[in-house]
Amino acid sequence: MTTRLTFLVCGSLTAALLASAGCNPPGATKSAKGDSTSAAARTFVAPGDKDEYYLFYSGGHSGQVYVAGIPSMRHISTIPVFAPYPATGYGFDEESKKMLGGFTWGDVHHPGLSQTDGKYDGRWLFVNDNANNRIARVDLRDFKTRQILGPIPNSSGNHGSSFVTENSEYVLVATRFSVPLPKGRFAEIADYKTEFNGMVSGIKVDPKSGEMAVGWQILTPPFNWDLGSTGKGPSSGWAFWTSYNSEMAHETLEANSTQGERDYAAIVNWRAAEQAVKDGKGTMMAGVAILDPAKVPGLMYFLAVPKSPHGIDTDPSGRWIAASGKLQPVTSVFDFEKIQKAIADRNFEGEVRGVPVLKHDAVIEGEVPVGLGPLHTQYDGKGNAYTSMYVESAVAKWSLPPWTDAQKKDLNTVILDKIPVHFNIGHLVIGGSDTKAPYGQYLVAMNKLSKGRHLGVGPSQPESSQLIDISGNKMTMLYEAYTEPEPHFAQILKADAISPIEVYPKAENTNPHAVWEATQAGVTRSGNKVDVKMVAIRSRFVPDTIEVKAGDEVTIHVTNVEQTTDMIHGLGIAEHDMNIVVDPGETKTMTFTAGKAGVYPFYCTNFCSALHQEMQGYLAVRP
Ligand code: RUQ
Ligand code: CUA
Repeated sequence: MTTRLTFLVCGSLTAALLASAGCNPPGATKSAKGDSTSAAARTFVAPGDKDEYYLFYSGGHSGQVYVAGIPSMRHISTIPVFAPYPATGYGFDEESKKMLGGFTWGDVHHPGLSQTDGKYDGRWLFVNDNANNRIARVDLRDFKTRQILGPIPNSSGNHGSSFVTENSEYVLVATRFSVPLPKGRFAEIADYKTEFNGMVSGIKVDPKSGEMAVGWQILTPPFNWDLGSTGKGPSSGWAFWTSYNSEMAHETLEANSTQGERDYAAIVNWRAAEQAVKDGKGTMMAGVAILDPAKVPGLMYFLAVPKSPHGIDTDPSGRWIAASGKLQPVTSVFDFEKIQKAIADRNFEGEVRGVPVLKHDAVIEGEVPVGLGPLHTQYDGKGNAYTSMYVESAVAKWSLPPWTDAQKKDLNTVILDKIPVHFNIGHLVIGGSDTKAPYGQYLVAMNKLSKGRHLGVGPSQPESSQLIDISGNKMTMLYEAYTEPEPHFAQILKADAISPIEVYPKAENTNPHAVWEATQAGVTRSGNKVDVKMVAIRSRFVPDTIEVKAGDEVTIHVTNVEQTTDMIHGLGIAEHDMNIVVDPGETKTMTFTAGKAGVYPFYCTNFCSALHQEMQGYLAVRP
């Protein structure tokens, strides 16, 4: 009923997708005051108490990852990843500057937590940069970005990641955009179909250190790979991506890439890829072993999925794979057991560039009529799936197969509940949905629009994230929080799964430039290079006057000798565009060229004590 009504209100589905900002579902209420007392009680975390879960959510084109608590939805931390962030001095000290590699922005989409045996192990969070083809690792010991890999060779538009395999062997990534390869080669855009390629890459993760390196790559036709997920259980060793633009159009994609009734999903045997490279079946391109799926049978299969699919999500058992065609109101459920059988029986309906296309009818379990504009599906581990619907602004809860014959006859009957969200949901997240053991208590709906639900802030509006209780039969809306653009996807982690450190232990500081006593601090010069070893302690810098000459290359190593949690010192230098922030027990280095002659104040940028204001000094630059 809701589906039909919305359909009528919105005109056509495509029109609705395009103009969906103006199309809210009937029954979308402005507030939920009726239930507000019990909802408030369920999200209330008393001052001094702690949340039960972490929510790590993408900061989109801010290049950052935000951390909030669930159920309070309070923002706790911002982890800068792909962009400089003066608040923590990220991108100003030498180490993080080097990691950023000269880029000043990135586009974070899909955080992925590390796993051991198909469960979150609380070690790392991987995030992708869609814009500059990078992938980063955040260490959950200290919530700091520790590695940025990329730009990934032979790969453009790192959107289809970060999908972590069951034992964090790999973070799997696929390209949204196709380009002539290797990167840097010119080809006419008109020759898109023949000269451009996409790529699926296996980013190998060192099991001890988490250090990432490109393991192998699989060359693909120039489809636009979209979302993906990794297998487990029966689908262990496999990974799945949807695509749009199987038409291989290169202009006016909005129309030209939506011609076909179906687009291809890729089904990739990543263990076979690993083996094929070991067996020497790869060809080197830009330093990476590239596999051609036409020449390595068993590596990759295609599967036609209706109507420009977006999300593709493997359920906790690893058997069911839900893919949503955003231009049609159903989610297709595929059975991995049938996929295996179709592969064994060579039950194909053709091939594309040497890649077999699995017979759709042989592997589909059913099409669940969830509603309009379905995007992503998450699982609660109790046999239920939850699909976000962008056009309908709602989340549908439905039951996974196996279905009874009666249910199969009318899959409307597997839809258990629907809840409106505000508005135009993209991703949704349930803690552990991509693992064998989802938490199944909360769902966060990450909505693209929030119009009219908050105080006016001018034309640029925040996004909204809504917390929904999924512990009962019916979903209950609990809370609404506002976020910076743009929380694409998120991960939820049980708070007790990690215990982040509070200071960097002095004993672990191996930085050769660290100084722990005021007597060791000082300034040395060699030629026009000036080297400063500085101690920061409440509430002074030693030394607090530094004399240099205009044009000198100045390097300052600051050690924050505190061993007390939260005792952070910053070092900002006036008119030098420099600010680093040093955590307790940490040593950081800044390098800059001394500016014009003059005397420039520097000061501690983090309020650290009653005498924080006094924590200042001078950089004297002689002519
Ligand atoms: S996408 S709203 Cu970048 Cu994850 Cu689906
Ligand atoms: Cu140190 Cu303020």
